[in-house]
Amino acid sequence: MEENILNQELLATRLIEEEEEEFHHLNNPADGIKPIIKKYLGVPTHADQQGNKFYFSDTDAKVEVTVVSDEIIRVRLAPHGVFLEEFSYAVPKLEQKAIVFALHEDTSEFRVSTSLVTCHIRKEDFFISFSDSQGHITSSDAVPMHWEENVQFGGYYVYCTKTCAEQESFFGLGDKPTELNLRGKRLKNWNTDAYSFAWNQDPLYRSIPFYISVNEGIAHGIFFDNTFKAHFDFGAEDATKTSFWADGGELQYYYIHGPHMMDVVKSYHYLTGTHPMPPLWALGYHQCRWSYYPEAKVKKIANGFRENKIPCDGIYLDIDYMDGYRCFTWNRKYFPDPKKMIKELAADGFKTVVIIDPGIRVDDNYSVFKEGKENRYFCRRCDDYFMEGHVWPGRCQFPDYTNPEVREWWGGLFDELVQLGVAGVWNDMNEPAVFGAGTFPDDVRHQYDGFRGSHRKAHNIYGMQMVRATYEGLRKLMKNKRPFTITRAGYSGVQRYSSVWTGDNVASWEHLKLGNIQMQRLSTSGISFCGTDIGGFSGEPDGELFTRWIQMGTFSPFMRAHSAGDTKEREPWSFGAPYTAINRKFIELRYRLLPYLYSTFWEHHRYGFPILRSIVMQEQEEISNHFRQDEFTYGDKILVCPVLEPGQQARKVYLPKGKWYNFWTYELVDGGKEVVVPTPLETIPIFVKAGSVIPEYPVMQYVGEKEIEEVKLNIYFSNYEVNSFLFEDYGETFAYEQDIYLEKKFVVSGKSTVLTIQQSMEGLYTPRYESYYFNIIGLPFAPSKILADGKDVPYSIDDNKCVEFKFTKNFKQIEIVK
Ligand code: MIG
Repeated sequence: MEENILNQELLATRLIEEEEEEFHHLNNPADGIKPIIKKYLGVPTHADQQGNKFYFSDTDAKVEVTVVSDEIIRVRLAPHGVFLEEFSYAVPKLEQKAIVFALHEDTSEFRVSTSLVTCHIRKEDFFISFSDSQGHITSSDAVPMHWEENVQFGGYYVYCTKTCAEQESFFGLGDKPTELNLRGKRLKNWNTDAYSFAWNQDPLYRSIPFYISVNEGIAHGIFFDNTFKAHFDFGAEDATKTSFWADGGELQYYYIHGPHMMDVVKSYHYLTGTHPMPPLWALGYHQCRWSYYPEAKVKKIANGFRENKIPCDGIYLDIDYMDGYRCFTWNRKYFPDPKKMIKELAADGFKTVVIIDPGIRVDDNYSVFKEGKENRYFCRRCDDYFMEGHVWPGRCQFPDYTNPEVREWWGGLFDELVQLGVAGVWNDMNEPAVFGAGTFPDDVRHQYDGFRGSHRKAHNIYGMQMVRATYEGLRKLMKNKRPFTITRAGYSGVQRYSSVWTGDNVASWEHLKLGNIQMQRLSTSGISFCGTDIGGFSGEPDGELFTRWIQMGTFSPFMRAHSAGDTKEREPWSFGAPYTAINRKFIELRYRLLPYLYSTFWEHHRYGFPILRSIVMQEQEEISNHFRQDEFTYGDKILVCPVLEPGQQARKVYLPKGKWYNFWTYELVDGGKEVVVPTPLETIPIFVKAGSVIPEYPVMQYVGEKEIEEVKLNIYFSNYEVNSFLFEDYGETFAYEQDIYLEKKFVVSGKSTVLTIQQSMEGLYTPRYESYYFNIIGLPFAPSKILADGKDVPYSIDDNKCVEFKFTKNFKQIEIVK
């Protein structure tokens, strides 16, 4: 029909032309070319199988369905039957798990099935849908996959539209500064330097094209692995449709089955990787500012921490440490002897982290520029001009980090910094940001690991490849030591190379709220090691806001205070009483809980669990939980609800089902409901799941300040069985990759007359401390004796009725008997 109308229109134009001109080419071949319109898949005629790949064609376009694992099926579209070469920065190696799968055909559809998922390809219209093993349709096309040719650049705009159910909710997508549930929103992925961003501003610094849908209690994920500018619509334009599309590249997505959100996140980690174990010190408190200089100022800040007895591990040098903002140089006026300074800071327990930007000053007397120029490492425009733009150093050129040779070179440039003793590198401005223009023009060319592309294709992965080059370089240079890296820009998989912070936020209560959501969302989107600029980058927090932010930051996987240069002093003691003492108490709490956070990090690294978990991730079957965004758990044992309003003396907190202990009062509370918790400035609501074993270190001013002589085990009584884990290793080497670590499992089970704690261990590491100090909380009876591996041990009972005793770290079983 549509074609007929078009032909008639063409005919009409031709007739008019004929009337106007006396002469024309009767056989002009261009007359037959149709105008560009959206094209849809036709009808699939047949199916071909090649190993774990299945091909369906409408005689022109082709669709490939790849079975990756029981849970994961990938779909690709080739508009004219030719697929792009397989390459992905997000999924470096697509490993197919050995599983059983099969193709079936009947009169209405083709079906590719694993034991958990079936992908249906409907014969009538090429609709693709997915169902689980109980036959629930979880995802279904609303129109066939479609595309539109791009005349200017070549290739296609590619589109996928699925149905959106009435009560379907959506989560994920990285750092979007909006409500946790993305239902009703339209969002875009295009890495952007967004100074002082606002609620609902889009896009920001990162592109994570991965979302999770929850409908009728069942979760599935879609990972649209396409690096071009990409768009998502979650029932915004049409409440019955969910769409994702991109300005180029391939329509390629992974369908990831749940049924739980946690399963989806774990499978997404299986595809894109997890964060390597950070050095333990990186989980401590970090102090940053734009900028601490000269050296005397840095020292003064460092001393301030030790004098105020506020723990701190990381201190940052922002762009002013450089000579005219030239990367890999020092301003010798401010820092005459960086090696000596870094050494002295290290002796006082501070690790120095320095910033690095991608812009390299055009300056023939500057070795980094000269090397890059001679080796043709800088990005060029389509007509071969260099990509030049202004950033901090002035006129700059930019390394093409998508070229493996450039990454190798960049990584090596850190040699001197590492020799000076620098422990971590902060990668900024890598969206990439350019003053005035915002970013690179579309026509900049990139090597793209041999797969070539314009900036349209490379923009969203540029920053990730920069921090990858940084991380891989540091890893080589630091030998067996774990490097610490942090980045502003990123794409799916950036977690394999770096932690992230949420960029230039604002000192406001609204941003405290936003930060809470952003961290949960990042954690759901593969990026667990994340944090906000505590206190807000621009603007002035008052003491209350700063303290509430420190309290939330205590439970951010990455904890750093940072502020712009035009703001007032912003250290944890800057606001005086009563704030300093409260800030200290919370930063100390951070250090007490380090072994718990470190073990949670191991669960992330090794098993693909996120560190922060939103309430919906724990109880997705309950619709009201799809809209909870204040409270979250930190690991799986501690629930936290930051205070997000000024002057708030009490607030509502939802506790998931089960029994919870108030962390401060030890009061036992039933979950599955909201409770009201007092929130004077000194505290925020923190609850511990009954049955947990929470390991605790003594407070230290920095990691490694003292030898740990004893680890405290806080054991919360429960009348059901609960497992807890403790991970221990050297904390700063890669020995864990050779299995030199210890994974301890504690099983706690309580009855009315006895509480049993069992310990089992796996691994080759031996911690240096000898004993545990047990603190038993919530015991519902007075003990008559404590048997540890069959021996009677002495104990005491404190004012909170907690039972305390000491025993060897190698214990197998402890019984506390009524
Ligand atoms: O154009 O290096 O987000 O954390 O302090 C601003 C100076 C550049 C932006 C970063 C911010 C950093 C600042 N940078």
